[in-house]
Amino acid sequence: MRFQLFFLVLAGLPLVLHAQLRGTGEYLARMDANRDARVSPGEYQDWLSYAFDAMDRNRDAVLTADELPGRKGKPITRAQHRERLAATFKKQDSNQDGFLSAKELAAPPR
Ligand SMILES: [Ca+2]
Ligand SMILES: [Ca+2]
Repeated sequence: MRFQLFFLVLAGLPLVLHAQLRGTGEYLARMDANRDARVSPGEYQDWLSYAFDAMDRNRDAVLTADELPGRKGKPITRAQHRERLAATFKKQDSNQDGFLSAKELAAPPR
């Protein structure tokens, strides 16, 4: 479980989620907090920060080595994590309209 969370935070976010959720509609619905049938950058970051928060046991907004699987690795801040998510979001937004549709969410990471 711990390893899965780590993978979710730092690596192939959509890949892991694909394995767990069936159907792009359901995938979108889980992230779509305001129910406008599209995912904004903020919704994307919030949803994918849950794993980070779950691992950040002392709530200092930094994942340090002792909080990472295997108790090693470079520290990562919550802000850095969100920046990475923002970059991933932009890559997934294939029509560049600033939102992810169900189809864009379901596309393999590029
Ligand atoms: Ca921490
Ligand atoms: Ca889009």
